[in-house]
Amino acid sequence: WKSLSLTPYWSTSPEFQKDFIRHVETSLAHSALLGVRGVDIWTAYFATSLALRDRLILHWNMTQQAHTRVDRKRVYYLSLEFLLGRTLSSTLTNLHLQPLLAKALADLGLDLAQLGDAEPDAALGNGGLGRLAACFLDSLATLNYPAWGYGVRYDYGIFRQEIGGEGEQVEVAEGWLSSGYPWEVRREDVRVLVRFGGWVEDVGAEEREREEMSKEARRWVGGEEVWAVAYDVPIPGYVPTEGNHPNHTTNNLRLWSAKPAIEFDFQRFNRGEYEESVRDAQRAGTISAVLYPNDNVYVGKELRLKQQYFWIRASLYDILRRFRKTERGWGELPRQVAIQLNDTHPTLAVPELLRVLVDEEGMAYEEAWPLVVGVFAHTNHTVLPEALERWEVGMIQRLLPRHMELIYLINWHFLSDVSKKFPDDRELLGRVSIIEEGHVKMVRMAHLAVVGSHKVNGVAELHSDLITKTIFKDFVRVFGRDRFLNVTNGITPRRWLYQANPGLTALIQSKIGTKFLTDLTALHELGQYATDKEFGKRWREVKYRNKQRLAAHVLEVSGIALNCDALWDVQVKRIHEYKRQTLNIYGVVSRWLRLRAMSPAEKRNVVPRVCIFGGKAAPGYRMAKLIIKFINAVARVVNADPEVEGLLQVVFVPDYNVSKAELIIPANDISEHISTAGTEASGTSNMKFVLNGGLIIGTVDGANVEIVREIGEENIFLFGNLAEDVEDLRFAHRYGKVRMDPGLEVVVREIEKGTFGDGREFGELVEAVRGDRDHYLISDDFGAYLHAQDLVDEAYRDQAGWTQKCITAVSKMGFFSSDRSIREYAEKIWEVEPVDVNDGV
Ligand code: 26Q
Repeated sequence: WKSLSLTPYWSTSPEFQKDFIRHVETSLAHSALLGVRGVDIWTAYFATSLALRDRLILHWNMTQQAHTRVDRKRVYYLSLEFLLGRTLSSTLTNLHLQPLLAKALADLGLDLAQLGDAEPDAALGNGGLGRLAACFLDSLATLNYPAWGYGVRYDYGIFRQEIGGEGEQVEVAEGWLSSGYPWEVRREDVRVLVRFGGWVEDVGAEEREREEMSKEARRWVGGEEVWAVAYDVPIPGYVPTEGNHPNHTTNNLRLWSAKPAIEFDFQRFNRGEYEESVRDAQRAGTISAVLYPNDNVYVGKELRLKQQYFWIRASLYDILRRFRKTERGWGELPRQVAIQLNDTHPTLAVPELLRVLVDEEGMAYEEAWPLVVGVFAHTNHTVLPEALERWEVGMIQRLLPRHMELIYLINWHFLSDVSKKFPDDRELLGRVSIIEEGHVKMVRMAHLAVVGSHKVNGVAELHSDLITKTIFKDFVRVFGRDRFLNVTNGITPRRWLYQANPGLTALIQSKIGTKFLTDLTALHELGQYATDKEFGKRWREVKYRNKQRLAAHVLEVSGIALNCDALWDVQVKRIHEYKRQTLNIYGVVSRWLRLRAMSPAEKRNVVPRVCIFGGKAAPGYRMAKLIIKFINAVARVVNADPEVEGLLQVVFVPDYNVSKAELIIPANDISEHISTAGTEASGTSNMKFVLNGGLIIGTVDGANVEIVREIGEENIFLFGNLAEDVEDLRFAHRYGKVRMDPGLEVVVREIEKGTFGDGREFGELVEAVRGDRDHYLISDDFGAYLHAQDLVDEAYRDQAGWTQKCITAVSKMGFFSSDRSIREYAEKIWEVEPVDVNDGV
């Protein structure tokens, strides 16, 4: 028997069409007797995707076979969020099938681009952290690392955002699975029982002896059980066009869905208690029902904790089952398995692995603990205090009684070590303890993650440095500097250049070929064209067409016709006070007031501007929702003002998500990354915007610092106070020593006058920039921000000069590929090596 995957597959149109029609007729039960011209877009999209999935599954099988055969160390990326976006176009990209399928479908009277637009985003995440996980999956497969992602298959991902009549955010449930999802494979046979509640029992002396269990072993019983059922999404790597030895690595993203362990209570049903008989079954399903829509803020809800354990239990069980099959001794676990904890959300994996080793495998604590630490590594994505995960001890005790015991045990061992090392520092123990003592005792998940991991990384240099000086300062003393490192984030150029920006890709390709898709540093060859007049002209034409593409969308959803000759200024990201969309919109109001005060002659000298906003607010975050409403209020006034017609437009693009990002980012001239210094861990859209031929206006924060180092100071507009000054400034605010920036005062007065609607409604916004309430230092940075914006206008006046900056910047963005990030993780943290999947055959 020879694997099907070795047979040639779709080298001609008819070969693909045959599979396509088969899926239309059989999988989807549509008649194609009269040809497929009549099938609806959705059916055509679905059949195309199923045909592609068939192929991916063959590559997937071959890959898994090879990984099993070579039996080398595997990486597991545990993340509660994977913001995959659409998969049809990325699959076509990575497999180079776009031209073949476009033609094959066109011959059937179907438009591939139109089919692609029918696909809903897989939006199983909030923002940066979730999209980072998706870029990492793409790079892991492209670089041929044997890697799996593990997550939750939420029935409802992030909500869809609509804008109501008052300019307010309206959340709509997005049932992305309701019409079926063609990219997943349900694995009926892969399921894990997950326990909640119950109690802990001693293991009898007799059994302890017989099973050779250590003195620490205990048994967790009782409570309720839920099934975790696996759904697999194949993740194909990008296959380089060069070389005659294509490596079709197709890794796996395994998502868990909750199913009741007891389907139905017949006894209750027979007693006539119909509703009660199905209630428990329904409750089980709620565990994977919905993604928590909070970004960078912690909520201590019990269901969230259940989601975390549900996913951790199933994933670890699955990982250990795979390890057991190799028949190696447990001592080899860290040599065969690396598990990355994406933020603190998967930290329960630490006590869970310990529980399995001690309670089920009979190991002593001293033997098990080094294995745990050897397996795990942890990524921190934030220093914001409101985002640090802390769970009530009582809640963990109730839901996971054995884990709570083990957390205490881990803490006891840890604190004993600390007090041996620092016998005279009593306060240190309280500061580093995993348990926070107080009125309500809490478990500090970040501390547990650091104690349970051999490496801890931040996501940009500034951020990684900051965490060793703030939240993890004491841990550097305890564990040494070596446990901490930086791995700067990156983005996949396959999605964020090739797919999102075909125009720019073609232009770049015409000069330097396609090597940059697998080695982004190859972009440096573009540098020589920075001053090439003809190249610059074509560069601007591409930008113009990308603006037209976005303008068409904005016209459709908002009825606003944008000026494509203006400078397009974009800020799209989750709405958060620390990201300071307010700084931007107050700047817009200031610009509007200045324009209105100009004479016609002065106006003729103005660089026209289009200000684009977008982003979701967490449904429970009042201030963030108010910011959206205010941006829309300003937009309404400005866009209707004849005095600034053609010179200033403001638009809020609803429902910012991955596929909107692919549309918006290529159209930017400048993008705003203006968080209060020291608050944005990295940012990743900053990288996407520059890679797509725009410049940045930004603060000295997150990855902006490394971007300026790479592309040069003359190609970026940095402004504002530095991270090291923030503490002193806040102190000064508290003691009433600062007066509001005069430019900001003018803006505030205009808002209070009621120019943008009820002055009282927006009063809360204004209050947040007064004196000691100005926690994010809007007032302190306002003058510098306006000045930087003036420099932007000045630079844009010189179109050739501007283009030169953009081309130079793109040519120096090679560092920010997620391929580079992943290689760093592989070498410095995981110690894994790529596998040639052809070895499995
Ligand atoms: C925690 C507990 C309960 C409910 C929700 C959460 C939660 C969910 C999501 C906490 C945080 C997040 C997301 C954080 C996030 O996206 N952080 C961003 O990560 C990016 C990738 O590293 C960085 O570029 C951004 O700077 C950082 O803000």
